[in-house]
Amino acid sequence: MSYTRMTAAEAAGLIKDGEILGLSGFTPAGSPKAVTAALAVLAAERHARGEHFQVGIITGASTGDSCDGALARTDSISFRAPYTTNVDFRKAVNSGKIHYTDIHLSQVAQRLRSGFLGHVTTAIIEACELTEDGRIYLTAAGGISPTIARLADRIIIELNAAHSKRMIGMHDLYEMERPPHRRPLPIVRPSDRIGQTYIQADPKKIVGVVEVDLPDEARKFQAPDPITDKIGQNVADFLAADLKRGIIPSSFLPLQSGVGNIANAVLGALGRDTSIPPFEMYTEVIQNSVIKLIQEGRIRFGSTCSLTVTNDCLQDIYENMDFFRDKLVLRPSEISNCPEVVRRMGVISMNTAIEADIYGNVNSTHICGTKMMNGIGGSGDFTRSAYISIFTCPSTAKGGCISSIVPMVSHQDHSEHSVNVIITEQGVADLRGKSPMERAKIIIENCAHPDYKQLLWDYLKISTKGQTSHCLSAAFGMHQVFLDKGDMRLTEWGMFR
Ligand code: 0RQ
Repeated sequence: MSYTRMTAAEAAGLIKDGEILGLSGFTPAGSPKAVTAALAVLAAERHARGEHFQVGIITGASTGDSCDGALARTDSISFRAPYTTNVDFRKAVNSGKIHYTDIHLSQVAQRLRSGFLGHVTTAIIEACELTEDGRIYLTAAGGISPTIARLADRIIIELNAAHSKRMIGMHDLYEMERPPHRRPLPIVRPSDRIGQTYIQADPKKIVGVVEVDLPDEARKFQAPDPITDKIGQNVADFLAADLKRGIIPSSFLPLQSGVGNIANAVLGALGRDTSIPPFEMYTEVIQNSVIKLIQEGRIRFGSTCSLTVTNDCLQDIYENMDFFRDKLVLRPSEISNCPEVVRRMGVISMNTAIEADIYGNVNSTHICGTKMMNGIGGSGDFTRSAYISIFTCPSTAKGGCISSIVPMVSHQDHSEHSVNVIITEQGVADLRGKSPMERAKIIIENCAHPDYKQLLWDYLKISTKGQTSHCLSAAFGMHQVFLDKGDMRLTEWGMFR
């Protein structure tokens, strides 16, 4: 069958007010760019005419500015799940304009299949190749594409020439069965393949093909600095010690790593540390540092949901695909992040915290308990099922005015029951097998910044003794002082008692 070729504006014109859109991609990698940008223009025109126009959006993870940014700026998103990194989108969420549902990324496809998130009417999928019989070959991410292609009433394809057709074959696409009696996923090592290299869609559902040549809207990483380098070295030293003690098998275990500047720097440091043998990754996002380590032979294989790399790095991969072909696989997010597989393989998870408390609870999402940052992403998928779960963060934020170690987290994403290790540039708190009060001592002593240690010890002194000692009236005192005076160091516990 031959598909209708159309412009992005024509494709956007097919979308009606109130629709739920399902988008390909996971982070800006593999996300559609042209149709969502055209939709924002169209929405602004409709709003100017006094018409209502908003859509719901469900994706694999975050998107690029031409989706979350453009649509948020034109007030065109009614609700959205599950993850974002866009500043304008974040502002709209925190001012109450967008209903944002922050979901574990592994669960998005299942929740769609189960009908928890409504019915996806239009799927917009970026592809590097499309065949007449409905085979869709994805670009730099797996995301939720197999599920939205099947569930949606109609599909719009963005055929993007900026992605090489050499991507064909890199995906392993498999959609989970519905419960009950779902069969186990037969993945026992990161390189195991269980699915197809393409999505088989019903060609009759493909209502339009938009040809584009648009690179992924990848964010640039900040270069590692002495603090992120020290955090990375602390992670490497910790893992090397566990390897030496035999806690980690001599062949090592697959690693998962979150996104962002810190995660990128941590992996760089791990790669440099030759006391750790070449390792594999079972992760959701592969950033630039991993590609470099694959080239250097330090990483043997990477299973991921997306290649969230800068465009020069992606072009480098395309040009050297013969080298990378047997060293990478791209999966849908429900498989890349699958807790069943993570537990089976003994994945070591490494994610970044916004703040951790003295008992080991972690906040990954909310600034001062109220403002959404990005979302939980896949951090929960991996942390809860990991062989060893690690959280890293600098000991302070905003020039030292905020301590990342606080008496009680202002929002909780990961609990003391799931968090094994906290690492800052100050040191390592190994919480395994420790009671809450033992944990408090280790976290304050090893991870807190010297400017905040005494303040945290003093908090324990004013706390009511218990399995987990707290002074409830003062538990958020440091946060309140930051909100009132702009610097947590000005906290005086007396004012809260
Ligand atoms: O603010 O942007 O204004 O400078 O948070 O922090 O230090 O640049 O670190 O890029 O690694 O992001 C937790 C947000 C860290 C990220 C988070 C401010 C800080 C800075 C960014 P500025 P850095 P990173 C994989 C797994 C949750 C989801 C997850 C994240 C900005 O890693 O979203 O792990 N993780 N998913 O100043 C106030 C604090 C702060 C703070 C940091 N305590 N209070 N501001 N910041 N700590 C991803 C996927 O699943 C796709």
